[in-house]
Amino acid sequence: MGRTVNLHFLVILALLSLSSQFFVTEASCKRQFKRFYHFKELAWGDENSWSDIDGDWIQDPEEKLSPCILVAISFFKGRVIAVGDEGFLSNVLIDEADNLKLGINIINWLAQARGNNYRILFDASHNELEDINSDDPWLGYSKFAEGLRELGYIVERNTRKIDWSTLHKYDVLVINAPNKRFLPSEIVAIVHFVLNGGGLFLIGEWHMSEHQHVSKTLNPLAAFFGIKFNEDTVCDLDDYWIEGPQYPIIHIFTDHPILKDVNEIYYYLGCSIEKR
Ligand SMILES: [Ca+2]
Ligand SMILES: [Ca+2]
Repeated sequence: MGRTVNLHFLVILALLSLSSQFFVTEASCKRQFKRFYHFKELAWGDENSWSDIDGDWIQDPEEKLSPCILVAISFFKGRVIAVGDEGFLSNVLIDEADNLKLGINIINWLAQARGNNYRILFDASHNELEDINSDDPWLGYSKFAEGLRELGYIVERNTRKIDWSTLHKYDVLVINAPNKRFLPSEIVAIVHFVLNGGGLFLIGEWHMSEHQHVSKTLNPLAAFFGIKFNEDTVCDLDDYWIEGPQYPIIHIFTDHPILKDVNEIYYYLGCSIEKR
């Protein structure tokens, strides 16, 4: 298995960071912690967007404006990207706006953490909504997989219980809108994978989808990386790619390698994300 990072060390580090008197100064403590964990928001809905909780597609006073939809995390040797919508990479939307560009940039950035050996594993063992073997316009990631293979990536599909013996052969693990919960042993294997330089791409879904509820399926895993998928739908009053505020165009981005040459994303019924 090679040299691995001990999970306990992370816990001890977190505890020490909360008790900064053990360090010379609080600032130095924060710097130490930042070397091992860094959370960055990357994209938001614009000033006319909101996090719709009650599903009426109207901005109510308690519903947050301009919610975050995309985050990047550095976690010891590994990296995590979380986005709130699986549909923007589906066959029907991947060639629209800069959706494919963003998908490719995300995989490139995640794979680089481990030295870019180009081995990507899409999980299909938790009843994920999108499948790389499917040509279905709304439920297939076949075009995304094809785009990655054209760039030299080895793209495979996992149908077994997730464990280290599988994960150690890959550089990036992709999990999209699962509706089956992860076993504790699978969560441990995935955290271990990221601690040791793996890339993890977590993809959510809007909260009123009948397919799954990320609060129950993805959040118990995402929590280990300080990520929370919210139970909402990101809506926009007037900036949408087809009629309806639940299909917003995302065009507010910060500076990050995965956003190079990305100006516009068509979002298809997705949730927002925040730091846990
Ligand atoms: Ca509302
Ligand atoms: Ca969606």
